[in-house]
Formats: sequence, structure tokens, C-alpha cells
Amino acid sequence: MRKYTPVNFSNVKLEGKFWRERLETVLTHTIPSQHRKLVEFNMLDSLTMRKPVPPLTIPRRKDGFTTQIFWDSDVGKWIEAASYALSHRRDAVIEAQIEAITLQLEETQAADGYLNCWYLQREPENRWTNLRDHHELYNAGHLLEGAIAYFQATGRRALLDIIEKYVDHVADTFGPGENQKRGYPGHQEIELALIKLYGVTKDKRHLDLATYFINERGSQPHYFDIEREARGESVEAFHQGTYEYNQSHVPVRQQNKVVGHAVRAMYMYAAMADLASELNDNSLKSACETLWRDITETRMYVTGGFGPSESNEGFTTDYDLPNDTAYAETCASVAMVFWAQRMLNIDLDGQYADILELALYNNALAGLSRDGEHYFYDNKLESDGTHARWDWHPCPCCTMNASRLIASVAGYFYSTSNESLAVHLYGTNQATFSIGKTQVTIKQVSDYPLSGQISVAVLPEKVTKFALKLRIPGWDQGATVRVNGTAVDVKANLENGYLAIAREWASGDTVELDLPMPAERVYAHPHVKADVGCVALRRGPLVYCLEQRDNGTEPVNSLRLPRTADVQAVTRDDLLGGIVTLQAEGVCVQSSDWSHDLYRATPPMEIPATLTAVPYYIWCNRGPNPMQVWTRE
Ligand code: FUB
Ligand code: ZN
Repeated sequence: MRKYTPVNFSNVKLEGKFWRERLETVLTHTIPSQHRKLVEFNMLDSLTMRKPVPPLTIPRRKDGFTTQIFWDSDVGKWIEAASYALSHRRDAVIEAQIEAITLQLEETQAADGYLNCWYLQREPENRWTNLRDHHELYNAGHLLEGAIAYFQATGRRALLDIIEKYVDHVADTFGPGENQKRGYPGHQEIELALIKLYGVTKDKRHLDLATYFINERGSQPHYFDIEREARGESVEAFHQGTYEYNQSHVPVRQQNKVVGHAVRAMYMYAAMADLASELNDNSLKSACETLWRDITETRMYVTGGFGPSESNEGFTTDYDLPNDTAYAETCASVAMVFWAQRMLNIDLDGQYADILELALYNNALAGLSRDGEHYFYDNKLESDGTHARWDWHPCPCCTMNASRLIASVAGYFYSTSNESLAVHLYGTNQATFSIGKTQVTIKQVSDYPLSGQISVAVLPEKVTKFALKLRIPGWDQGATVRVNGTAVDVKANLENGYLAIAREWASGDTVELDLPMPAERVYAHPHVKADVGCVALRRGPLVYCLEQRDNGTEPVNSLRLPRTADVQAVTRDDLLGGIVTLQAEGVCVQSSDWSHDLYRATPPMEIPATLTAVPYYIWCNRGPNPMQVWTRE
């Protein structure tokens, strides 16, 4: 069913300032510093069975849970990010670090293949007794993704062999067979990892196991009830109360609302999209499409974040998108990029690329600081100045999601089919891949997202006929395209957000794409209470925000941007490494003449004020300060 295949990031060399800088930061700062944190917080030590068992580093919460239970996943995610770094350039230190982890895991692995460091060390008698809450399969999934990435970067199989043995154990343990448990993960993730493994091994058992987990989910009698009864626990003891929390309330094909924990949902939808492709399963594709419409039409922030609530780290009700309490977890947006890419490659429909780009350039990218060593877990759209980046967290899930995404971001730029090449993202890079049997190199030059001028040089090894499909973003209002200097009719050749240029391409043919990037006002659906009467600013793929430090001494929320005010893009090479700010002559609501009145019959005075907005992804890189995405109009 999948019509396009993404070009692997290792075939795309990012050279443009925007992504090259982010990538270099991740390679040189983030990945080494994350390893130091894994050491400092005993996370690597936890892979080795110690006697006596060391005390907990992360104390149990009131309900008995500790995030230490899913440390294996953080190690797996770090291995994955670090392996992507190795695909860019080999590094003896990183390789030695991963080899050391491999040895630890090899020693810890049980004879039957089971490999969960928490359970093996602390409660060996309880393995597989609480899939609902205790993340065993989630941990396995991340270890698997890490092992696959390391194998792909280095060709070394030892780690993958260990984890494959664990996968064999999982496959023996779970399934519809008489002596098997009919369980599935409480925190989805292993499904998409197994499909990746299938891509490497072509072993149908790996695909079957992923299919089983997806198909079994939410069926009756409910496995989490059976498991809970076996533990002797009451229904009420479940901290989230409803199986919507982990999207097991009904079988996946019957799900039509995005509900519950946002990261779990996204990983599951990504696996569903993968399986739809692998199995030609229209019912899974159609469930994904329904869920896609639901999230994008009613439950997503303008920044591509979602899941507003802290209590379930997830979704609430339609149009409930508060700004100052937004949870909008970094992991969820990263996982949205995964899901969107999978949907995009099924039919090459630009609506998926638009959301991929939105989540990537805004909510997901905001998760990592410019120095590469500070993070946001929750991505608020309004702050009173107290929301700050941290350098580690008792639950560091978002840190390695940021690094693994950025280290592999080049993999979201292109896809190929037998007779076409699709360009999804823009920025200077050089990429080489095959279309049919012909090797083609593409050289893109652009400082996107600073500007929308893009030049694409096509360099096939011999004259070849194929369609070059350029994404025309949903936000565009007037793209122009020239091939070797001759204008192309964009509207006439546009299909699902992609401009198709089908011709015989010869080495040196050049396409010039100009996507005008004026500053734009954005309004929310009137049912989004939090944004009534407010406007947000956007330019190209970037959503903007007002930070207090660029906007004088009056509180930033006393600024107003009248509808008639002109908004200008201003290039600021001196600011935050070089950005485009948005500036407007607005007004500032005054409090100076209010003396002690709390209420009065005359409205407050307003005086002229210049508003300066910076891209949302870069906020809070000059210390915490008040910020808002939505400004009163
Ligand atoms: O539970 C594992 C990860 O930690 C989740 O995906 C995040 O939401 C955080 O709770
Ligand atoms: Zn997270």
C-alpha cells in the first residue's frame, strides 16, 4: 500500500545553517552530555545486577510507582540517538560506551532471553504481571530500536542478537496460543520497533508479533482486567480509571477519537500506519485517517503540540487547548513526526507533511535548547516567567526523543517511488538515492526556514525520466517555480500539496522554487476558549511568540496587536544565532492611572508599543521570562 519510501538520513548530508547547526549541537553536546547523565543518575549501573540491590535513585510515588522502572527505555533511546550520530561520523568513544552497555546486557539477560533490568534485579518473580503500568514491553521496544540503529550504523550484531533473543522470548510469551498470555503493552512502542526489526530481518515472525499486539488490543475479555484480578487489585486502584488512557478501551479499528496518554497514542498510530502499509490493511489505514482528522481538527495546538493535560499526560475534550497549563509533551510531538511520516508515505498527501513540519519546527524543536543540554518536557504556549528549561528530569523521556529526532532529521526530507522523487522539507543539503535503477543526486540550496527561496539541482547519473514532486506547503499563498529558467504552472500541476514536474532530467537541470514567506496572522476556531479574541503570528513553518525580554518593561500580556497593524519580518543576525523576528506597531494597555481601583467605569488607557516576536522553538534560550503565543487582538 505504501507508495513512497523515505530516503534514509544517512544518504542526506545536511549543509544548511539551520539544521546543520542543530545537528552539530546534538552530535557534539547533547549525546555526550546525555551519556554523562545516564552515568550520574545510576541508569547505566542499573543494567548490571548488584548484590545487595542498590537503593532506588527515583523514590516511589504515593501509588508505589517509580519512573526508574523504565530506565531501560532511556538507555535504549540513548543508544539509538548515539548510533544515529555514528552514522554521521564514527566515534570510538561512543562505540566503546555502547559496547560496554552491550556487555552489561549480555550478562544480565536471563537464560530464556528475558531482559528487563528492573524486574531481573528487583522483583524477578513478578515479570509480566503488570503490563498495564510497568512498561516491560515499552522498555523492550526502545532497546530494540537502539540495537537496530547500532547495527545499521556499525554492522555489529552483538547487541541486536541479544535483543532479538529477547524478542523471541516475547514472541513465545505473548500470543493467541494455549500456553501464551493474551497480553499487549500498557505503553505502546514495541509495535513500531518490531516492524522496524522486520525491515532488517525480513523475518515474518517479527511482523506477526507487531500485528498480534495491535489486533489484540482492547479485545474482550480485557487482558488488563485479567491481569489485575491475578494481582488481586481492585478496579479503583488503577490510577487513570479508564482504559482510554492507554488506548485499549476498544479494539484499534473502532477508535475514532484521540484519547488518553498522548505519547502512547502516537506510537500506536505510527505502528498502525506501518501495519496498514505492510499488510495492505485498509481498515487500519481508515482508522488512522479518522484519528488524524480528529486530532488536527479539534485537539492540536497551533504549535503542533497536543495533549493539554498533565494528569494523564494527554488528551481531554475537543477544543480544550489552554495555553498557560499546556502539557504538550515534547515526546508526543516527536512521535507525531513519526506518525505523520508514515501517513505521508502511504499516499503522498501534503496534509501529513504540513503537520510533520509544524510539529517538527515548533513543539518538538522547542524541546531542546540551543546549547543542546537543556530541555522542555511540557511546552506551554504562555508562561508567567516561571517555566524554565532543566538539564535533567526524574523522567528523562523527552531528552533522548529530542536527540534521536534531530540526529535523524535528514530522513524526513525525501521519499522515492519507482518513478518519482518527493521533496518534503527544504534546506541546503546533498542527497543521493536511486529512482528505479538510476542513481540520482540532488543538491538543494536554501536558508529555509529563514526564507522560502529554494534551488534544487538535479544530477542523475544518466538522462532519466521521473517526476520531481515538490511539496507546496499548506501555508503557502503564491509559490512560483522555474525549471531551467522556464516558469511552471504551479496550480495546474498541483496534486495533494505536491507540484509534480515530470520530464527527462539531465545532470545540471535546476529548479527554482520561491515560497513567499510573509508574516501571517493565525486565528483559532471560536470554540477554543483560551484563544478567543487573540491572534498568533506565523511565518512559513514557524510559529512565533512574544518573550518579555524583547518587549519592554510592561507585562507582555498587556500588549495588544490590533487587526489593522502591519506585521513586518526583520532579519536579526545578532539575535540567537541569526533569526527572523516579526515586528508590529501595536499598543500597550496601561495600569499606571488605576491607583487602587480594582474595577472602574472607564476602560484602561492604551499607548503605542512595538511588539517583537521570535520563533517559538527558540524561546527561553536567554533565561526564563514571561512568554505568550496568543496575543489579544
Ligand atoms: O512512561 C514513559 C514515558 O514517560 C511516557 O511516554 C511519557 O509521557 C512519560 O510519562
Ligand atoms: Zn517525554
